[in-house]
Amino acid sequence: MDTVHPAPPRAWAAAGLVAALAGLAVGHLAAALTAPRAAPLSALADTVIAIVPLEVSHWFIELVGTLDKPLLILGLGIGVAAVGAGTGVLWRTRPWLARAAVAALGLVGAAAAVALPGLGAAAAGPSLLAAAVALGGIEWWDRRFGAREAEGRRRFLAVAGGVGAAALAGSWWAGRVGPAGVEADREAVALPEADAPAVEPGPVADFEVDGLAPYRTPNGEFYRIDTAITVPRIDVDAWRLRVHGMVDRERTYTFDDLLGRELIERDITLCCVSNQVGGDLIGNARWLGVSLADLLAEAGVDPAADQLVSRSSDGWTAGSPTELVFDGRDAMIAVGMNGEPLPVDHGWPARLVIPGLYGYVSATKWLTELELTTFDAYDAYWITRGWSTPRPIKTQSRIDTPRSKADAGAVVVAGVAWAQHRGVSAVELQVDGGEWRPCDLSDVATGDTWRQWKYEWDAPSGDHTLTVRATDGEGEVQTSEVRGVVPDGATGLHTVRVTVA
Ligand SMILES: Nc1nc2c(c(=O)[nH]1)N[C@H]1C(S)=C(S)[C@@H](COP(=O)(O)O)O[C@H]1N2
Ligand SMILES: [Mo]
Repeated sequence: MDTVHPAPPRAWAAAGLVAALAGLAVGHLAAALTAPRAAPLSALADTVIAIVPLEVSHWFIELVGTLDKPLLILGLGIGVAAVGAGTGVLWRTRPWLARAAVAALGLVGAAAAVALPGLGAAAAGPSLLAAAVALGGIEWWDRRFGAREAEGRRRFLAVAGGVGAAALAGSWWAGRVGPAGVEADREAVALPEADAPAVEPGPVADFEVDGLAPYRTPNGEFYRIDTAITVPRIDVDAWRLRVHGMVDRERTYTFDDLLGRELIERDITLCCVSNQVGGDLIGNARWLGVSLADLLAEAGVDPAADQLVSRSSDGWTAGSPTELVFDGRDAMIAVGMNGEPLPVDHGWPARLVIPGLYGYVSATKWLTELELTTFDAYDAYWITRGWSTPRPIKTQSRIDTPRSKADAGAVVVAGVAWAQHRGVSAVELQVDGGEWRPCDLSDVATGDTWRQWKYEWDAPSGDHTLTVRATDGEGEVQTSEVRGVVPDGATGLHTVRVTVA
């Protein structure tokens, strides 16, 4: 076995790296055609998230914000590429050890995918295929090109690189229209008219000021927060919503069952408990769906079941107080968002929306199960990770414009304020620490949405500090006490410094 390979280690490293990337790309394609969440890097990233200590993930999210997932994937991709390069070099002298290393990596990816909630043994396929392609690639290189001159080696790189690129292009296509693609299904859905349409807020729901968040957030601009590395792509024909737990009768609904029920339409503002003061993890949409209280009533809820656990197809859970679902608010299973079927990123085909609760305890996307239980018996996903059991949303207000500069003279200062379900009754603006000045408020139909505010400011030149505060529908003034997002939402007043010239 003492073959001396003429190719330098550098060339072996390049061959190993390209073979590994081609393997990843083919694995990705296989997953895109079957179960996108089983793609090697996606499954590995999910596993890292599941096993990394909480302190580490908090630290990382604080450092990079919503870039956390792309960076994790990138890091893992670089890791696999590096292992590929190392394996190439190792193959030169210890081919069996190198083969074992590639096989081991494939098995790790396969195990990670099989262990994901909602995926079965077939989820091992993409990672095993990726390892097989990488192995085959280096083997081929070893036999045919390892001994050749640079010319032949380049051919290998071109072929392997081409396979990888073609597989990636194929994955993109499969994600849109292929067997695991759901866009076509989604676009084919004709949502029925609402039986109970949303009440229009009034003539001035939107001040339409430049830079001010519109009253209704377009779907494409709606913030997205979830733990999904690859969003679940649900086959709507196979989808079922199961209601079980502490109920008189278990019930199961199809998507058509939901569409055939009485549909309500409501404007409801959704926000994330991780939103910083002045942050943009908030949006307002017109949701179409079925009343959650009606649906649960059909199952007959045990009065002792104080917690409603909603579960997503990827295993994520939220726990909401059952009491709030039945207190008359418009809690719903939403199937439409701003006149369209739910976008895949926002929970297709159905999600929960409960006005007055942060998303992590109410807004389950890719909903598959509703389980009636108790808060004593079960802690949902974020509760086991240091966040509080459900508490009311904190009253907040935000200055959208101006954010840094303005021309001297008449300046419209404007923003949004929210205290979902209690509503916003007043907003005040403070300039340079002076008295609180009342702002104009837009029209709203209910307290479940945010409310725009504006103030016409005669701005003198110089540097100024603007601060905003809201009063909720119960007369409670927003607190100035500064607190972070953990465990139940940030408090403090939003302040911007503006240079007026
Ligand atoms: N399945 C699932 N649903 C989820 C989450 C999640 O991680 N997985 N995150 C929740 C959180 S924390 C928030 S703030 C909202 C955000 O909904 P959006 O992405 O549609 O804005 O979804 C909620 N629903
Ligand atoms: Mo959230």
